[in-house]
Amino acid sequence: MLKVYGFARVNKMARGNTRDLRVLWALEEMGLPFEIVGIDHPNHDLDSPSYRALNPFGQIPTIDDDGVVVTESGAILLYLARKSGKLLPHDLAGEAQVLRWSVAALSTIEVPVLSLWFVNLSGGKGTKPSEALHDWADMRLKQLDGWLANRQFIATDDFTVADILMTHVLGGGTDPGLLKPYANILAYRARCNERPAWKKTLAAYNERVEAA
Ligand SMILES: N[C@@H](CCC(=O)N[C@@H](CS)C(=O)NCC(=O)O)C(=O)O
Repeated sequence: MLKVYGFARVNKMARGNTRDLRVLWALEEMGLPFEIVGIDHPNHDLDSPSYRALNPFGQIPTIDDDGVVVTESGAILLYLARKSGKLLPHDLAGEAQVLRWSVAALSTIEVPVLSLWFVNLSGGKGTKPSEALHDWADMRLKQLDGWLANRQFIATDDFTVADILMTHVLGGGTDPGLLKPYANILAYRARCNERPAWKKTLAAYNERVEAA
């Protein structure tokens, strides 16, 4: 049985934003059976030698698919898409678009947005580095908004794993103020978050995960 290592306890700020949700959402969309291995972060489960053997960075998510261990949310989603034959076109050209936009979500968009969040959280709000990061993130979001002007989904005409990654990157981890000017992004995110598989995944997570 495919094992998903996911958080068992999550603090208020991170609830709904942890990256195990990317994997759980994809599995729900694909209809693949799995079991969750609960990880207690405050109890240092991520630092145990047995977990580090699976993921040297000591992070969530990790999957173990009957001995095939995959870490990094993007790599996991692409693996699951190949395994299930879902949320990924079967032709090379279509697949390339999904790879392209998965990488864009995790590098071009997530890097500036997450860096800004981290700097502000660490007391950097109002500083020059924070302003520079804000401008960098805003530039990329404006460009993304333009790309989404006449599109339902990010990579192809259909919903793919790239949409899960992009939607989650644009979720609670992104300062809502940054997204406010971008109607196409907000509409796109709402469209993806309306999917029954996401609603079911989030409801099950909220039911299962305890407060930290
Ligand atoms: N690049 C990784 C990032 C994973 C990551 O940042 N995971 C967070 C939870 S959402 C984590 O495990 N944080 C605990 C830590 O880094 O110690 C991915 O996309 O899977």
